[in-house]
Amino acid sequence: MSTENWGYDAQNGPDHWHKLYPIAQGNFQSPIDIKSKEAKPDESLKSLSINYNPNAVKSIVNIGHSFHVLSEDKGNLSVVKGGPLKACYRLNQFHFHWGPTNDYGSEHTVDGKGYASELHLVHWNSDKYSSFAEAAKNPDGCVILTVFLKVGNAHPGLQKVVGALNLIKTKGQEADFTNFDASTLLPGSLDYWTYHGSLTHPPLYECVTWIIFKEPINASSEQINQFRSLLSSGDGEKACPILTNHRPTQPLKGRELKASFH
Ligand code: 3UG
Ligand code: ZN
Repeated sequence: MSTENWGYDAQNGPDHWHKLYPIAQGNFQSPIDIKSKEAKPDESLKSLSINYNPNAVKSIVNIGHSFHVLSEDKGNLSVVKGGPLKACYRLNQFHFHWGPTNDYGSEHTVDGKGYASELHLVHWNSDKYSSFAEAAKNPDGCVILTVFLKVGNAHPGLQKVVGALNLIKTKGQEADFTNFDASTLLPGSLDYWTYHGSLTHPPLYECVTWIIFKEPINASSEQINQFRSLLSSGDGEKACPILTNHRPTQPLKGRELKASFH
């Protein structure tokens, strides 16, 4: 395995990452199993303020092990603040994690149970740092808003994303994707759990305030199936679908998990 070809296969997957990224065995790794009875309700946790501007969304890109929907890197068009946060965090991109079937593809689990898929809305501390790359090297650098997807009715907001996947079948492809309201992907209730952790794949930096919404959103099995139609192979190479891209849960190691609700 080289730094460029970590992945989710038997020969380069999560069990191998520590050899090149020793932080994989650190004290603040993600994802975790959320043991709901061990979460401490915190009365002092304020409600979240999430402001997303559809004009901030720019493009959609196949990065080989997943796809990212990219948001404008300049200005504070799309931000999250409040809740446990001491700064304003700017949206950088959002993406999903999935598995070989819709039975289990989420990264975090709740009381040992996974969901079909998991959405990560990735933000960086634009009050304190000047780029996402710089922010990610600091413990207060990033905030990831997390939404679970369960199989149910088709989701109209998600359909706009899924409908663009045919434009980015192969690794490295990028297409315009604009005028999308990312807040359509949030659940009705903003009740959340929060803890300090890491990026869930290399470089695995321990830079993330995780904010995990308790309430999942629905997505149809057809919509989630479309994630697996993306290819990790490049144009003209033998087609290799992205079947899985979720890391198993990591030890909590004494960290506290707080709930915004009781
Ligand atoms: C992420 C996540 C990232 C990463 C990662 F941007 F959003 S996740 O949301 N799944 O925790 C990155 F590793 F795991 N990075 C940030 C990709 C390479 C550049 C630095
Ligand atoms: Zn992620």
